[in-house]
Amino acid sequence: MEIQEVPVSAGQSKANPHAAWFTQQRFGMFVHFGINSIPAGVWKGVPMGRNWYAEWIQMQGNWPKGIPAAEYQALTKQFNPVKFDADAWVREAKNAGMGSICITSKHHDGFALWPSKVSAYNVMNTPFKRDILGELSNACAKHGMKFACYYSHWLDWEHPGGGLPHPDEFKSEPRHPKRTQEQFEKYWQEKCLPQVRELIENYHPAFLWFDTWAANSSEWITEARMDELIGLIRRLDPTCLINSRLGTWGHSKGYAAVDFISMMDNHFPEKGFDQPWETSGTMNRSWACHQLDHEWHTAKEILTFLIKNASRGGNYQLNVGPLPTGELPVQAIRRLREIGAWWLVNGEAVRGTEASDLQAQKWGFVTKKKGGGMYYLHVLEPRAGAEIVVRGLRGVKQARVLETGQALDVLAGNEHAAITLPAELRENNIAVVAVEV
Ligand code: H79
Repeated sequence: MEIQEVPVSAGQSKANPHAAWFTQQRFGMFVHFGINSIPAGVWKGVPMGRNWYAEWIQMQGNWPKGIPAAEYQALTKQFNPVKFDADAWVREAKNAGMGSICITSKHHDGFALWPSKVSAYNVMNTPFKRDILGELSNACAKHGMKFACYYSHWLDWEHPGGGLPHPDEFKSEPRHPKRTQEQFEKYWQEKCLPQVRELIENYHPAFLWFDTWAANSSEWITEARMDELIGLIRRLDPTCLINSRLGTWGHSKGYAAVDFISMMDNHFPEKGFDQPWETSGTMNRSWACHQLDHEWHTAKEILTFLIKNASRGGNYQLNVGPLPTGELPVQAIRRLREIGAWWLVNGEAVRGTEASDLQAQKWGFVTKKKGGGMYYLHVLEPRAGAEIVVRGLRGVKQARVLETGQALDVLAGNEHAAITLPAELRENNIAVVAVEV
């Protein structure tokens, strides 16, 4: 299931000019929410099998058989997240330093979070009857936050032609029949394309986050279908960005067919790319709310992922899985606020940076202000009075602790600079030193 890294061929434009905001912002929020948030990883008292991806419960609940479609789809009768407050989500994201929110408009189960005219399997046919995408996109506009949509274009477990997981992998009973190309084409024409059109026309998402991962997806997401989908999006809104999990390993142009590269889930690469790129990752192990998943990353671990990607010129899209009530879980809120506290004094060392030639060091990561002139040293385990050797750093004019402005002693070598942290430094998080060159 490894993503093949597709080279950008010479002569093809590497960056869509409309992606400037995307590389600038560096940090965004991903939201996995839907009727799968209700069972939250447990079906009839039994935890789902195979892995922790709670949004997969239709296939992984009642493991290994899966849940009969009609029984799963009856969850719509219970969908009533009355504490959903779009403004509250946006405020938490903004406070954490994020510049965008991307929500699962339709995940693999096929259920749409907006009043879709294309399919009745949507939020208006639940007790809730509110346009979640409409409320969230309005709240984003109000707070200057970009709004974006995840859309599962390959897998769809509601439409009779939509993509299904590989039958050997998900031992459902009865076994999933293999789709024919005719069936999939019907799904493509009558659900996928018209729903993407609705999303763009109704909510003007700043980007669309499509989702395939090698496996057998290119049998269904062919180059012709990708071009049809890309063409539709470009015609409707040329500013709408498209991610590589559209299926670019099956496209002759590779990554150049789209606007930004998405890594595999929770993959933070050792090297950057010469096209905008991002990692989407989870706070615990599941994307959608999972009532038994208590393995949460600390805020400091999350910040380390963010800084690592920023040092290589990449973005980070951090996921939250709201509760069935519509509220963010307190574990997620706490981490977002801890990240926000760090961001308050150190945000400039992430937002508006570009790939740094210095990147990884023994003690942490280096980010670089866009256009140069300033490096930011992110010291992961700062100790008062410690000497930090920065390989490759030359021409230092001055160095100071970003939070306090304390000036630091710099000893210049030929191929490095040694900077001494202040004796008064008390820091239990990542310390940032700003170095002017
Ligand atoms: O929406 C989320 C997932 O439901 C969907 N994409 C993200 C954004 C997705 N479902 N399956 N996959 C992606 C394929 C990923 C499989 C793997 Fe793993 C991730 C293989 C290794 C890491 C999950 C965790 C399976 C084994 C461990």
